[in-house]
Amino acid sequence: FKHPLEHTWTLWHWENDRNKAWSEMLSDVTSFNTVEDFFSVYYFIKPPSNLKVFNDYMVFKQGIRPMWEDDINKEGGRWVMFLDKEHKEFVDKLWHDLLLCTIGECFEYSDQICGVVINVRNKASKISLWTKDANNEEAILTIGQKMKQLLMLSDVELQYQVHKDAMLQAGPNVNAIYKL
Ligand code: M7G
Repeated sequence: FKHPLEHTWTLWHWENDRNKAWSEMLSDVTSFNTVEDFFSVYYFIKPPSNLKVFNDYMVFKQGIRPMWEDDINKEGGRWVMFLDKEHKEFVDKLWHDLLLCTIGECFEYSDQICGVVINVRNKASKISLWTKDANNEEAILTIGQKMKQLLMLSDVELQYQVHKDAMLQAGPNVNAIYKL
């Protein structure tokens, strides 16, 4: 008997390829809905520290594509942290902890949670938690404060960015509507 999760989650992988459009670089790897199946996926794939740059993992509730354009994401945004000077082991640990908190339903307003992303980049890798409604201030702040507390991020800033702003402002300097 396996231990069921509240939701079924899908792991996606993104890898940069100059000849393709962004969404064509995304692939749906596998889905899981038990603790045991989550760990067999988690231990099978490389940790973020072993990924090449310009690779991403995304873990989203089944049925939500990990992109701004998805119906469930289009009014939403993300809590994001920029991990430029952090040790690789610390980034792996944050990714692990955020995944467990998310699939383990540690957050209030869990219906607002869409998924989690790690973007492995040259300078700052990014870890983010995507939420559904960028106008739901109470849910966003409650989730962000819990994320800070659970991941022990007293020295790491969290920024909430609205996907619609990211769509308009290509580039790294998307305005943050909240910071914690
Ligand atoms: P990124 O990979 O989130 O961050 O976005 P990076 O700047 O650290 O690499 C890089 C670019 O990928 C964006 O400017 C978009 O061109 C494209 N991109 C990223 N996301 C998350 C999306 C998305 O959800 N939809 C579309 N259409 N393009 C995206």
